[in-house]
Amino acid sequence: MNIQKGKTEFLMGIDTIEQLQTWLNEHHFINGIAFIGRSNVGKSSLINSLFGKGTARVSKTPGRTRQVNIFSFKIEDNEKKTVEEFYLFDVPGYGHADVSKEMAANWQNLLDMFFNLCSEKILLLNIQDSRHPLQESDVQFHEYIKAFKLETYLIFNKMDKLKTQSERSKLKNKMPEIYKKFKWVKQIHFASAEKGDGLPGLELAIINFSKKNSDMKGYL
Ligand SMILES: Nc1nc2c(ncn2[C@@H]2O[C@H](COP(=O)(O)OP(=O)(O)OP(=O)(O)O)[C@@H](O)[C@H]2O)c(=O)[nH]1
Ligand SMILES: [Mg+2]
Repeated sequence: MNIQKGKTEFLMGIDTIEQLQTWLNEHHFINGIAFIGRSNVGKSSLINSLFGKGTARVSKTPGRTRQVNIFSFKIEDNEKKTVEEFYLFDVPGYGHADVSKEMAANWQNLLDMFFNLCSEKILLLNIQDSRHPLQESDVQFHEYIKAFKLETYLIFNKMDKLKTQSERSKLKNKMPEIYKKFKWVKQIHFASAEKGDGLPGLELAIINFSKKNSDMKGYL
């Protein structure tokens, strides 16, 4: 099975609490995947690499994704028949240093609304920067998110930027602490949206999760 590349449809970008509340109330039991992480870690780039170029907007300046962007995508079988439809969420990043207090508060409110009302069948892909493991805001985010009990995978992106052995060992040496801090996370992936490393494994993980939650369980 595959994610249908380039067939992802942009449904809407939501930037008000009221709009988000309405949308989530109308979509209680949906299957979906949410990409979330600090600003500039490459959420939109990963979405584009996995779902087809031009799906999400990639930023030059951090904090560009200011809305909860909602897409739909399909998973197809080997005969290219659609087997399942999914929602995809590109959620605004957390831990911004250089935005106004008002904007940061608005983002937090959107996040609160998102996690309080979203379907339980959403897979959370928390993207982190492989050059900066265990950032305070990432650890805090996990403290926050734990209570919602969504299935969560951790993705270390920008692996291609770890060019030297010493840069790679920095991450490797932190792994025991990472496993401990993010104990409840079900899978950890290492990827590069730019070079494609780790993406087949991530696509497979998405497909396996979707099978588990499929309404057609047992038939696939
Ligand atoms: N070298 C390298 N650069 C990357 C990778 N992924 C993303 N980038 C770059 O990092 C910058 C930010 O990427 P985005 O995908 O816009 O990041 P984002 O997390 O969506 O950012 P916000 O929407 O602002 O929260 C862009 O310049 C990307 O080209 C990667 O795997 N390797
Ligand atoms: Mg983005």
